[in-house]
Amino acid sequence: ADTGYDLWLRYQPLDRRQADAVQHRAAYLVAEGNSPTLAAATEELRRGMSAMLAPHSFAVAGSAMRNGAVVIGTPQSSPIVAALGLPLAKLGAEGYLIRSATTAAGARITVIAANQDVGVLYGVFAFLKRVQLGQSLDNLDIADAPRLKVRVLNHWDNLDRYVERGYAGQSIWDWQKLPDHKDPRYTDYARANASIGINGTVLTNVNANADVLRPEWLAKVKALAGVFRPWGIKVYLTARFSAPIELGGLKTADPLDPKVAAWWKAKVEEIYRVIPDFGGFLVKANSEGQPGPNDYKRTHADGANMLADALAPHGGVVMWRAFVYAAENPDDRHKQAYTEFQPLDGKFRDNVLVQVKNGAIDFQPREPFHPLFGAMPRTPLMMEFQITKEYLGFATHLAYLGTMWEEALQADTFRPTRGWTVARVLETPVEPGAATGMAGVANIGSDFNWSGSQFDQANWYAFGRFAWNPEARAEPIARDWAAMTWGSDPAIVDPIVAMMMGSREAVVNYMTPLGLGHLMATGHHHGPGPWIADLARPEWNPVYYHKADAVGIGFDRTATGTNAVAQYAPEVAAQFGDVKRVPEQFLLWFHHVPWDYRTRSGRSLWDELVTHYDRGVGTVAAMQASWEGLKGKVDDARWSEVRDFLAIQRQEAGWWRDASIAYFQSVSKRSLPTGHAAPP
Ligand code: GCW
Repeated sequence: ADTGYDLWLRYQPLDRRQADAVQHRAAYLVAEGNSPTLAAATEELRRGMSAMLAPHSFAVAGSAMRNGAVVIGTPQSSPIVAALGLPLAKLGAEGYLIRSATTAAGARITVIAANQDVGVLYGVFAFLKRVQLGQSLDNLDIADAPRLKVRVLNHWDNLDRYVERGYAGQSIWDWQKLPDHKDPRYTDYARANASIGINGTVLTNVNANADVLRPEWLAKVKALAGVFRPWGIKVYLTARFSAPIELGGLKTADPLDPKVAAWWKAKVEEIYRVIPDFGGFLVKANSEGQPGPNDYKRTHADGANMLADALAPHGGVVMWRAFVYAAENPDDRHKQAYTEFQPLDGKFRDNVLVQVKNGAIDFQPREPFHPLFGAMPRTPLMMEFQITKEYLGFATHLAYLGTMWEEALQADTFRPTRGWTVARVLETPVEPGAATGMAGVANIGSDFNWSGSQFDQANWYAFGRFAWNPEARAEPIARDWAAMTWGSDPAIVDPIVAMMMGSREAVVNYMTPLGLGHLMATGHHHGPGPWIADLARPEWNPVYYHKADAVGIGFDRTATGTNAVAQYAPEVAAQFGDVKRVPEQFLLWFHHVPWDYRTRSGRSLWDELVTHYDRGVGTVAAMQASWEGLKGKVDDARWSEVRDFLAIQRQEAGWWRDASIAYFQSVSKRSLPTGHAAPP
């Protein structure tokens, strides 16, 4: 049965008419040069094209130029490419060009060219995608290059293979069998990532212990790096700040202590001896109990710079997370990262990227953009999105996150002026050549289907597309994914894309409508818990976030409350801070509003809240109906899995709605509006 293992690289046979048309343009491959990356590109093209063109063949065939030759390479690897004099300069190290051309002798060929081998690989995947999508291969003139430099997955994988917030089985890193056995799955992982332009992976959890930095583990990391290297993927590791104590036997991890700096320098040199192209470190410090520079009264910049200095001679970077909030800090959690990091702008070394979650709290179904974006113009900020659905129903709830990421990326920071969207902030190096980047907390595990569900593959896919181009749009990405994953027939693609595009809003509606957030049950974050009020740390309790009382509901973050709005640019603060102007989707994020407050629909806030809960459940029911319509149009195995998961989602959406309404009703003492569907 079809398990979904092949992801969006299914390379299904084209129908005969299409296969003939493609074969006319692309009949055989000319690949000069012999680097591991070019070999990977060659093999991928051969594999994909021969599967799709069957019964036609698609072979690697010498260097003779006849009609239908597909020539791949760089000017260095291929005399044919060099002779074409292509305009490659603007493509940088990773961009590519795909062009139809005619040779002097009149042969009609297609060229996939780049400055570097990895660009050729990306071009090959782009070409294969065109074929998968049934797009024409005539008169091609395509140039593309990534807009961000560091495009990484963050695996929250512990060394015992437990994946924190993972819903797709164990970690795919089978450490016990490494380095001697390299599971073929590692290659497929690399292929999938390369196909969407991901060029790095942090193998270990930000909460993991320091063991991965020990020599015997580095040997295993080296084996993985060797598998990934041809596919343009570097490995990175998390660096536990207290490693000098735990591994080095030092008494302190104080970043300003010369012995500590020397320990890290030696450790980094050791790593580069084992993995010469090691990418660098990702660090979670002084957050949720992790050690960090604050333990020694040093700043985040002190900590990050010490590691950066060790990495700089080798070309490595530090990705230093801004996700900080502390038990002893009574201030609105929304404000803590900005308060701590913004004053450090300009104080970080050039090879430090500060990694900021899309919102100020924690990967909620909807949050306004993080106020740090745009607020640290002299510091490279990279985006951290969460691909795994910790707060969005785990793997069984269908929620396409492309719309959420587009919303975050297109938000206007107004810093320095109107039009500076989060995407633009990310894409604009703080000085020429400075680092830029995006990280996605992976949703990958050992499940057959990689991501715990068929539709969660779309989130991995979309992450890569947004990391390549933060200006991308969710809808065309969904369309590409659906066509490659389920079938290019519009009768399949259209309903699937419609489901995907409404799916995240459904989750928002049945979990946290109108700007509510963080209402999930304790610990696992699955299911409702808006009544929870007894956890040790106030900011872990849902009641801290919704603040429902007899008068109304919502968190006053305006000047009369915590004034978190003041961390945004004045234009944004004015909008978010004004109950009349704030987008209603953020109403209760920024305002405490009376239950009888008149919302834009004309309904009272209470009635509007209930309406949103109902709408969320209704959308799931509609997704179920759409999916029924696809029965027989896609393979039964995957279809049945999705049907079952939608049924789970429907049930749990109802649970969220009913539990939330019941609890809030106990506070609001309002009756249910007419038309509300009573719980079954
Ligand atoms: O979302 C929260 C999670 C933690 C996670 C933390 C973080 C890795 O509940 O599991 O720890 O954020 O991002 O550091």
